[in-house]
Amino acid sequence: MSSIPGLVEDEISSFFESSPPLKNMEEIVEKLNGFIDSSSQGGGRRIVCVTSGGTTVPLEQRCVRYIDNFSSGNRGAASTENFVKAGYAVIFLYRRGTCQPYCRSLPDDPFLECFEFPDKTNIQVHASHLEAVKMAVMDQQAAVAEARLLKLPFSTIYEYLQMLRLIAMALKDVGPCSMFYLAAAVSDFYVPWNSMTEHKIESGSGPLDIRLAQVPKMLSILRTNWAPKAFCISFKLETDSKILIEKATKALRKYKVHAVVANELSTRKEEVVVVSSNGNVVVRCDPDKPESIVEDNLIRLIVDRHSTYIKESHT
Ligand code: PAZ
Repeated sequence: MSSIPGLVEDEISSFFESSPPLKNMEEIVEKLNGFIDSSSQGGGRRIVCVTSGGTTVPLEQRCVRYIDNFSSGNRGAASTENFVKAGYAVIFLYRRGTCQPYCRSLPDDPFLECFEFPDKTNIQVHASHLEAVKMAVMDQQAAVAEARLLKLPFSTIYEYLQMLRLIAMALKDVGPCSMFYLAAAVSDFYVPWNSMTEHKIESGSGPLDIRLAQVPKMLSILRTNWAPKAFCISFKLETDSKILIEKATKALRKYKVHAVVANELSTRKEEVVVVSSNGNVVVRCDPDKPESIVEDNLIRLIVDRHSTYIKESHT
């Protein structure tokens, strides 16, 4: 595989060199290595890193204001459940506060809405939420206990990219059995840490001018250097359906990922298009199954493609 241009490599290095270091890097590395070791015991289990939610771009070092990227985290959470069901160990790299696996059937504020107090010393689940709470708790606990789910939270673009790099490095030896499923909505522009004001930006002196730098495209270095043997699925979100497939096709070629999942904002829950060198496949939920979600069929297709990739890598 060809290496990435020197200029891009320089931009990437300077992004990381100037990023505020992760506060809990050692703890993350320890958790990652422990999880990968337990998942690999017995040999050959597939591991996928699912990214989910949007990254923030702080405007101040002691951050009060930030720019956000839209993503509820629903896609990542639902995909994680399906990957676990398919036998994968999942590293769920998610934005704090966004949707979590196994919580889709719970109300918005489960803690306050699901419970009741029959008397002062007892707490119980409302009958209407009993099944949903039972399934959520049991499925999540089983996934964690069987080393099928590791959850790692991020907020800023700095945290996200440093954590993605750590995960890629940790998964290097898993080779073709590893996968990156990059559903997070990652900022394209940011304020470099060195040129960011330390304290809260003052208001009252007219309009605010901010110059945003472009976030270096990390997909190329993920593919070429960090995890060249991993199966890699990226996502493309557009609001204009006319340019969606063209943009996804360009990304497929430029970053040499194995497939790009293209989706349009308003229809993303009903339909996605998997763009790859095998052609474009439209994926929808099953119309005759009311509970069906698009991720059920999407993950089935991706797992199938991953199986083919693993087989071809061994020949
Ligand atoms: O998180 P969500 O379920 O609300 O939306 C999912 C999504 C649209 C963020 C995801 O499918 C996606 O396209 N992520 C990549 C976005 C991008 O092009 O940066």
